[in-house]
Amino acid sequence: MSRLDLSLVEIEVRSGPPITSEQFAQAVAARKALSRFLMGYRGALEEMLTKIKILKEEFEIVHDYSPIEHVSSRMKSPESIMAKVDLRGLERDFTVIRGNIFDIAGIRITCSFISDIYTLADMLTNQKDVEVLQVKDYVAEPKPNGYQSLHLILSVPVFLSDRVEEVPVELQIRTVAMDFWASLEHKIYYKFDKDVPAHIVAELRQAAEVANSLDQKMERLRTEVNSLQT
Ligand code: 0O2
Repeated sequence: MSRLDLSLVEIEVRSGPPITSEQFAQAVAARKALSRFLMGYRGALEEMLTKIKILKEEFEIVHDYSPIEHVSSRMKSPESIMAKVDLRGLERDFTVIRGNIFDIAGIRITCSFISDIYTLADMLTNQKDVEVLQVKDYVAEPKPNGYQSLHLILSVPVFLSDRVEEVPVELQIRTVAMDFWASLEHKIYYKFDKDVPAHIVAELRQAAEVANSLDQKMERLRTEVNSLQT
Protein backbone atom coordinates (compact mmCIF):
# COMPACT_ATOMS: atom_id res chain seq x y z
CA MET A 1 0.00 0.00 0.00
CA SER A 2 1.59 3.28 -1.07
CA ARG A 3 -1.15 5.78 -0.24
CA LEU A 4 -1.63 7.79 2.95
CA ASP A 5 -5.30 7.32 3.78
CA LEU A 6 -6.28 8.41 7.28
CA SER A 7 -9.93 7.44 6.78
CA LEU A 8 -8.74 3.83 6.48
CA VAL A 9 -6.33 4.11 9.39
CA GLU A 10 -9.11 5.43 11.63
CA ILE A 11 -11.84 3.04 10.49
CA GLU A 12 -11.42 0.72 13.46
CA VAL A 13 -12.07 3.42 16.03
CA ARG A 14 -15.02 5.09 14.29
CA SER A 15 -18.43 4.47 15.78
CA GLY A 16 -21.18 3.44 13.40
CA PRO A 17 -22.33 0.32 11.65
CA PRO A 18 -20.07 -2.73 11.99
CA ILE A 19 -17.38 -2.94 9.30
CA THR A 20 -16.92 -5.81 6.88
CA SER A 21 -13.93 -8.14 7.11
CA GLU A 22 -12.64 -6.60 3.87
CA GLN A 23 -12.77 -3.09 5.39
CA PHE A 24 -11.05 -4.41 8.51
CA ALA A 25 -8.25 -5.94 6.40
CA GLN A 26 -7.88 -2.63 4.53
CA ALA A 27 -7.67 -0.72 7.80
CA VAL A 28 -4.99 -3.06 9.16
CA ALA A 29 -2.97 -2.76 5.92
CA ALA A 30 -3.31 1.05 5.91
CA ARG A 31 -2.18 1.29 9.53
CA LYS A 32 0.80 -0.98 8.87
CA ALA A 33 1.85 1.03 5.79
CA LEU A 34 1.68 4.28 7.79
CA SER A 35 3.69 2.81 10.69
CA ARG A 36 6.32 1.53 8.28
CA PHE A 37 6.54 4.91 6.53
CA LEU A 38 6.90 6.84 9.82
CA MET A 39 9.36 4.31 11.27
CA GLY A 40 12.12 5.49 8.91
CA TYR A 41 11.59 9.07 10.13
CA ARG A 42 11.70 8.01 13.78
CA GLY A 43 14.98 6.19 13.04
CA ALA A 44 16.44 9.25 11.31
CA LEU A 45 15.33 11.47 14.20
CA GLU A 46 17.01 9.18 16.73
CA GLU A 47 20.21 9.10 14.65
CA MET A 48 20.41 12.89 14.45
CA LEU A 49 19.62 13.24 18.16
CA THR A 50 22.45 10.81 18.97
CA LYS A 51 24.87 12.83 16.83
CA ILE A 52 23.83 16.01 18.67
CA LYS A 53 24.11 14.33 22.09
CA ILE A 54 27.62 13.07 21.30
CA LEU A 55 28.73 16.55 20.21
CA LYS A 56 27.22 18.12 23.34
CA GLU A 57 28.93 15.61 25.67
CA GLU A 58 32.25 15.94 23.90
CA PHE A 59 32.12 19.73 24.10
CA GLU A 60 31.33 19.62 27.81
CA ILE A 61 34.21 17.22 28.53
CA VAL A 62 36.87 18.69 26.22
CA HIS A 63 36.02 22.40 26.23
CA ASP A 64 34.08 22.82 29.50
CA TYR A 65 31.49 24.55 27.34
CA SER A 66 28.77 23.42 24.96
CA PRO A 67 27.34 25.45 22.08
CA ILE A 68 24.09 23.51 22.64
CA GLU A 69 21.74 25.00 25.24
CA HIS A 70 18.62 22.94 24.57
CA VAL A 71 17.39 20.29 22.13
CA SER A 72 13.77 19.43 21.34
CA SER A 73 12.30 17.16 18.70
CA ARG A 74 8.95 16.14 17.30
CA MET A 75 7.36 13.89 14.72
CA LYS A 76 4.67 15.56 12.60
CA SER A 77 1.30 13.92 13.22
CA PRO A 78 -0.36 12.03 10.33
CA GLU A 79 -3.12 14.69 10.40
CA SER A 80 -0.62 17.57 9.93
CA ILE A 81 1.21 15.64 7.20
CA MET A 82 -2.10 15.16 5.41
CA ALA A 83 -3.02 18.85 5.87
CA LYS A 84 0.31 19.94 4.34
CA VAL A 85 -0.04 17.45 1.47
CA ASP A 86 -3.51 18.83 0.65
CA LEU A 87 -2.42 22.47 1.08
CA ARG A 88 0.36 21.92 -1.44
CA GLY A 89 -1.95 20.02 -3.78
CA LEU A 90 0.28 16.93 -3.64
CA GLU A 91 -0.80 13.35 -4.24
CA ARG A 92 -1.48 11.40 -1.04
CA ASP A 93 1.25 8.94 -1.97
CA PHE A 94 4.11 7.93 0.34
CA THR A 95 6.77 8.33 -2.38
CA VAL A 96 5.46 11.77 -3.29
CA ILE A 97 5.33 12.75 0.40
CA ARG A 98 8.90 11.51 1.00
CA GLY A 99 10.15 13.64 -1.91
CA ASN A 100 8.25 16.80 -0.99
CA ILE A 101 7.56 17.10 2.74
CA PHE A 102 10.83 17.47 4.59
CA ASP A 103 9.72 18.34 8.11
CA ILE A 104 8.06 15.06 9.15
CA ALA A 105 10.95 14.57 11.58
CA GLY A 106 12.06 17.85 13.16
CA ILE A 107 14.73 18.93 15.64
CA ARG A 108 15.22 22.37 17.19
CA ILE A 109 18.47 23.37 18.89
CA THR A 110 18.98 26.55 20.86
CA CYS A 111 22.44 28.04 21.32
CA SER A 112 23.75 30.91 23.44
CA PHE A 113 25.61 32.75 20.68
CA ILE A 114 25.05 33.41 16.97
CA SER A 115 28.46 31.95 16.06
CA ASP A 116 27.51 28.72 17.86
CA ILE A 117 24.72 28.22 15.32
CA TYR A 118 27.21 27.99 12.45
CA THR A 119 29.80 26.03 14.49
CA LEU A 120 27.18 23.40 15.20
CA ALA A 121 25.76 23.39 11.66
CA ASP A 122 29.29 22.85 10.25
CA MET A 123 30.00 20.01 12.66
CA LEU A 124 26.82 18.18 11.74
CA THR A 125 26.90 18.80 7.99
CA ASN A 126 30.58 17.73 7.76
CA GLN A 127 29.75 14.25 9.07
CA LYS A 128 30.26 11.67 6.32
CA ASP A 129 26.81 10.09 6.45
CA VAL A 130 24.93 13.41 6.51
CA GLU A 131 23.78 14.93 3.23
CA VAL A 132 22.60 18.53 3.07
CA LEU A 133 19.40 18.79 1.02
CA GLN A 134 18.48 22.39 1.76
CA VAL A 135 19.74 25.43 3.71
CA LYS A 136 17.55 28.44 4.58
CA ASP A 137 19.58 30.99 6.50
CA TYR A 138 17.05 33.31 8.16
CA VAL A 139 19.85 34.47 10.51
CA ALA A 140 21.79 36.09 7.67
CA GLU A 141 18.52 37.15 6.01
CA PRO A 142 15.66 37.40 8.53
CA LYS A 143 12.07 37.02 7.33
CA PRO A 144 10.17 40.32 6.85
CA ASN A 145 8.36 39.75 10.19
CA GLY A 146 11.74 39.51 12.00
CA TYR A 147 11.94 35.69 12.29
CA GLN A 148 15.53 34.43 12.61
CA SER A 149 16.75 30.85 12.56
CA LEU A 150 19.02 28.59 10.52
CA HIS A 151 16.97 25.86 8.81
CA LEU A 152 18.69 22.78 7.41
CA ILE A 153 17.16 19.77 5.74
CA LEU A 154 19.59 16.92 6.31
CA SER A 155 19.31 13.41 4.99
CA VAL A 156 20.69 10.44 6.98
CA PRO A 157 20.78 6.74 6.07
CA VAL A 158 18.51 4.50 8.11
CA PHE A 159 19.56 0.84 7.99
CA LEU A 160 16.53 -1.46 7.85
CA SER A 161 16.39 -5.27 7.58
CA ASP A 162 16.33 -5.37 3.78
CA ARG A 163 17.34 -1.89 2.63
CA VAL A 164 18.86 1.46 3.47
CA GLU A 165 16.52 4.47 3.40
CA GLU A 166 17.83 8.02 3.04
CA VAL A 167 15.48 9.97 5.29
CA PRO A 168 15.20 13.77 5.60
CA VAL A 169 15.18 15.53 8.98
CA GLU A 170 14.50 19.25 9.46
CA LEU A 171 16.94 20.94 11.80
CA GLN A 172 16.27 24.45 13.12
CA ILE A 173 19.17 26.09 14.97
CA ARG A 174 18.77 29.47 16.70
CA THR A 175 19.85 31.45 19.73
CA VAL A 176 17.84 31.51 22.97
CA ALA A 177 16.77 35.10 22.12
CA MET A 178 15.59 34.11 18.61
CA ASP A 179 13.74 31.14 20.11
CA PHE A 180 12.02 33.30 22.73
CA TRP A 181 10.81 35.63 19.98
CA ALA A 182 9.69 32.79 17.67
CA SER A 183 7.68 30.99 20.33
CA LEU A 184 5.85 34.17 21.35
CA GLU A 185 5.21 35.15 17.72
CA HIS A 186 3.89 31.62 17.03
CA LYS A 187 1.44 31.88 19.95
CA ILE A 188 0.24 35.34 18.88
CA TYR A 189 -0.13 34.20 15.26
CA TYR A 190 -2.47 31.39 16.29
CA LYS A 191 -4.28 33.46 18.93
CA PHE A 192 -5.36 35.86 16.17
CA ASP A 193 -6.05 32.97 13.81
CA LYS A 194 -3.17 34.08 11.54
CA ASP A 195 -4.65 37.60 11.14
CA VAL A 196 -2.51 39.64 13.55
CA PRO A 197 -3.38 43.39 13.92
CA ALA A 198 -0.88 45.66 12.16
CA HIS A 199 0.34 47.39 15.36
CA ILE A 200 1.17 44.02 16.95
CA VAL A 201 3.02 42.93 13.80
CA ALA A 202 5.04 46.18 14.00
CA GLU A 203 5.79 45.68 17.71
CA LEU A 204 6.90 42.11 17.06
CA ARG A 205 9.20 43.39 14.31
CA GLN A 206 10.71 45.84 16.83
CA ALA A 207 11.05 43.09 19.44
CA ALA A 208 12.95 40.97 16.86
CA GLU A 209 15.37 43.89 16.40
CA VAL A 210 15.86 44.13 20.19
CA ALA A 211 16.52 40.38 20.36
CA ASN A 212 18.98 40.71 17.52
CA SER A 213 20.88 43.58 19.14
CA LEU A 214 21.08 41.55 22.39
CA ASP A 215 22.53 38.64 20.41
CA GLN A 216 25.06 40.95 18.74
CA LYS A 217 26.06 42.48 22.10
CA MET A 218 26.50 39.05 23.71
CA GLU A 219 28.64 37.93 20.77
CA ARG A 220 30.90 41.00 21.16
CA LEU A 221 31.19 40.42 24.92
CA ARG A 222 32.06 36.79 24.39
CA THR A 223 34.79 37.69 21.84
CA GLU A 224 36.21 40.23 24.28
CA VAL A 225 36.18 37.84 27.25
CA ASN A 226 37.79 35.09 25.13
CA SER A 227 40.54 37.46 23.99
CA LEU A 228 41.27 38.44 27.62
CA GLN A 229 41.55 34.78 28.66
CA THR A 230 44.19 33.88 26.01
P1 0O2 B 1 5.68 23.62 12.81
O1 0O2 B 1 4.49 23.27 13.61
O2 0O2 B 1 6.61 24.55 13.53
O3 0O2 B 1 6.37 22.45 12.21
P2 0O2 B 1 7.72 24.35 4.47
O4 0O2 B 1 7.88 23.81 5.87
O5 0O2 B 1 8.95 24.16 3.62
O6 0O2 B 1 6.47 23.86 3.84
P3 0O2 B 1 8.36 27.08 4.60
O7 0O2 B 1 7.69 28.23 5.30
O8 0O2 B 1 8.90 27.34 3.23
O9 0O2 B 1 7.39 25.84 4.63
O10 0O2 B 1 9.55 26.52 5.44
P4 0O2 B 1 10.50 27.29 6.40
O11 0O2 B 1 10.65 28.70 5.96
O12 0O2 B 1 11.75 26.47 6.45
O13 0O2 B 1 9.72 27.29 7.80
C1 0O2 B 1 9.26 26.10 8.35
C2 0O2 B 1 9.19 26.16 9.88
O14 0O2 B 1 9.98 27.23 10.39
C3 0O2 B 1 7.80 26.41 10.41
O15 0O2 B 1 7.15 25.19 10.54
C4 0O2 B 1 8.09 27.04 11.77
O16 0O2 B 1 8.46 26.06 12.71
C5 0O2 B 1 9.31 27.88 11.47
N1 0O2 B 1 8.96 29.24 11.02
C6 0O2 B 1 9.09 29.72 9.77
N2 0O2 B 1 8.71 31.00 9.71
C7 0O2 B 1 8.32 31.35 10.95
C8 0O2 B 1 7.82 32.57 11.53
O17 0O2 B 1 7.65 33.59 10.88
N3 0O2 B 1 7.52 32.54 12.86
C9 0O2 B 1 7.70 31.43 13.63
N4 0O2 B 1 7.38 31.50 14.93
N5 0O2 B 1 8.16 30.26 13.10
C10 0O2 B 1 8.47 30.22 11.78
P5 0O2 B 1 5.59 25.06 10.34
O18 0O2 B 1 5.37 24.13 9.21
O19 0O2 B 1 4.94 26.39 10.25
O20 0O2 B 1 5.03 24.39 11.62
